[in-house]
Amino acid sequence: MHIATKIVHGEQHPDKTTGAISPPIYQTSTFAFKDVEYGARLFKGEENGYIYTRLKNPTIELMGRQIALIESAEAGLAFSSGLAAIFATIITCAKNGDHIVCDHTIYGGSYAQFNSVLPRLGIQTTFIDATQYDELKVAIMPNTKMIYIETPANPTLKIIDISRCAEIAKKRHVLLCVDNTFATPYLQRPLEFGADIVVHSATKYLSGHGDIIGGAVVGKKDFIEQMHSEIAKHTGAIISPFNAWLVLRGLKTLAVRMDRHSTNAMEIANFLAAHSKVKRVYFPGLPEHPGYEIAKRQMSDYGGMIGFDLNGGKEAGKILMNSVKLCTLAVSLGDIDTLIEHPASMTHAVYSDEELQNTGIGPAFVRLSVGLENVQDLIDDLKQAFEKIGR
Ligand code: LCS
Repeated sequence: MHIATKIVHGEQHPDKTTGAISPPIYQTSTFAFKDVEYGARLFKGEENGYIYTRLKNPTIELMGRQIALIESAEAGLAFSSGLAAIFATIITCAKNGDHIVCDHTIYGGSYAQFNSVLPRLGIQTTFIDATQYDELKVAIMPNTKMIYIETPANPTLKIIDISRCAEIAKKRHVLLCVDNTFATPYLQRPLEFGADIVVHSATKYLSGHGDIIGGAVVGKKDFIEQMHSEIAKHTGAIISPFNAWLVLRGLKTLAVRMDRHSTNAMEIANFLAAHSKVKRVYFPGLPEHPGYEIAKRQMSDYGGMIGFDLNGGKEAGKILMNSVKLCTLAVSLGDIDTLIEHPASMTHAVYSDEELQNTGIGPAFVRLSVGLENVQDLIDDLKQAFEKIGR
């Protein structure tokens, strides 16, 4: 089955009791037991059924299964946010005294988790540039449990070769975890390139409408079961059934949305590349992007995220972002609406000046999440905002 068909049908079948095409929302905290013995058997795990929504809920389970299906994974688990999904993943793999190797270009909130939360639990992270494969190999220590990467990475759209990282991870007996939020499984399926675990902020393209916060993890059945039974159900970062349903609803249009995000972004990237006030464009679909060849190999299209540096520095960026009318000045990404933001002072404000410099997130760097509007209208909006910058 083609991925676009899997996305529409997938795990979502008409409801067995009513035939409803749209899956029911099991908006309940608890489930009745037919008798005391049955309740006790459920708790002992001798019988399969529902007890309490923090432990298991049919709508939430369906979200995990559907994302697993389109990621080519054996199993999946839904979470209340992307950061909750990442945290549960790490805590499942690592404990006090363990170590993680992480690419240094990741979402600022993820960076804060690695850099300031995990050390409190005795889990240390070494940040490296995962495109420098020798640097990556050297960073792996006997207590390393995981290599963690984002590709394309937030916010610079850096591309990392998943197969090469997977090769290194296998050789050294560590897990490779890929944050696939920017690409989505429609454009890139890291497990097919040897990754062990994929994490998502479902807040973004998966739900697609900018109306929920959610997350997901997919991988091997044993790993997901361990994560559920040992960590997730005891830490409680559960997405609500209604939000899980909104993700399921959004997912149905993932293929058409990603096609449109990608074509709009390609056109805008070309417009920016030709603009006299733009110094550099970061978009993996441009042949001059250093990760272009790898992106072409591991992605079926280049997605809707673009970065660019302005010739006029931070001041020019401020004027541009304050002057757009159709684009909205806001963080988050992957929405229907085009969003524009300044990573150095917003999504990546937790990075030190030195880290911003190391990762190439300069003061004049602007991030654009290209939405589903008419592309000419978006270009016209950017054009009028560029005119405000002056010469
Ligand atoms: N992973 C990536 C790649 C992200 O971009 C984000 C959020 C997360 C994980 C965390 O997901 P959440 O907990 O928010 O669902 N990225 C954001 C951004 O760039 N702007 O605002 C949020």
